[in-house]
Amino acid sequence: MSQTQFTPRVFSGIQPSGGLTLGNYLGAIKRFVDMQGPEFETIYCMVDLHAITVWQNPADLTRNTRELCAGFIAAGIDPEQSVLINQSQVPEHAQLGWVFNCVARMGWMKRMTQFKDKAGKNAENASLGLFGYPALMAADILVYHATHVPVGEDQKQHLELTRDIAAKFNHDYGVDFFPMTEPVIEGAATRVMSLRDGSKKMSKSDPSDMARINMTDDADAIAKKIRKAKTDPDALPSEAEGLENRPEARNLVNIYAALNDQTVDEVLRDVGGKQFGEFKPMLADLAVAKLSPISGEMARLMDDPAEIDRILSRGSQRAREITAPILKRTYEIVGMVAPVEV
Ligand code: AQP
Repeated sequence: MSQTQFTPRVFSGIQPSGGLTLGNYLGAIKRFVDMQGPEFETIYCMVDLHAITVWQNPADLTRNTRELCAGFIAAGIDPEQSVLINQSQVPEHAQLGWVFNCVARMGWMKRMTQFKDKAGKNAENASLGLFGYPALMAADILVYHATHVPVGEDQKQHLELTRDIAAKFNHDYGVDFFPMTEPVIEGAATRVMSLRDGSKKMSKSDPSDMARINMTDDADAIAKKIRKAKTDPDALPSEAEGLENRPEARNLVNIYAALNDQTVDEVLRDVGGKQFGEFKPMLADLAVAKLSPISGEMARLMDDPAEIDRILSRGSQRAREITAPILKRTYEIVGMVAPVEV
């Protein structure tokens, strides 16, 4: 079979399941901005259908979706250049998601560590949607024939599943229709950790607000959270190897490097030998300098929610020009009878 050439296309999404965190920014949004340019078509999504796999207060979901859109734009995503959408406005995501529910195997889904983490001990009471989440995520990506997906480290397993689903679909139906999407997991902060526990991911839904930096935190809150961040008593090393077995120290250095567009070694060349008492205020100043312009712009954009809604509606129209033909062809391949003029 001849190899199909796919248009270089980037897709990625974030759940409007709470306020944006520094983890979402460094692991995802900042990378989304980097990938905007002539090399790729870029599509970025507020994945509201994923958000409801755990309970969302409806008013909060609406607000969080708009605020996430404001965050994307404030961080540098240009809604003219990139397609910005909320998932529920592009029905082909959910339609292809169903087809992929029928392609993915139970055994594959049961291995997904994010389900185990999120469902916790009470898995019997988790929603069916939470279990099926990775098949819908595969559809989000493949309904655009996306070739590249920038994500944080925690999404690696879901992207491997996306490739497994694409390969099984192509094999079962004897086609070369869905691409083998490449995960793009790069930079110094692919896994930003909790400020309170260096073994846990920084997360929107962490019950402790002190564990994360929210994109809407003001300068005082950022400085306080960094000052109180858990560390160890030793000075910073001069080389990256010195961060081994020091998860909290590594996390703060990674955050500094990612915010300042440096490598960890470059940062340590400058700060090696310093105590945290000296390094933490440097990190706080840097974080405030980088994040305050974004949070200020987010607040300005949130003053005009109608404009955000217009951006999302325009985005969904553009998105459907890509997704409708791909879904139509998928249905043909599967053998669904198509509508005719009547
Ligand atoms: N701590 C993190 N470090 C690096 N990247 C991260 N991402 C999330 N947390 C970190 C990346 O952000 C993108 C969107 O994630 P999501 O909102 O869809 O889901 P999530 O990974 O479940 O994020 P949260 O913050 O942990 O949300 P909740 O608390 O609602 O579950 C992804 O690319 C992810 O890798």
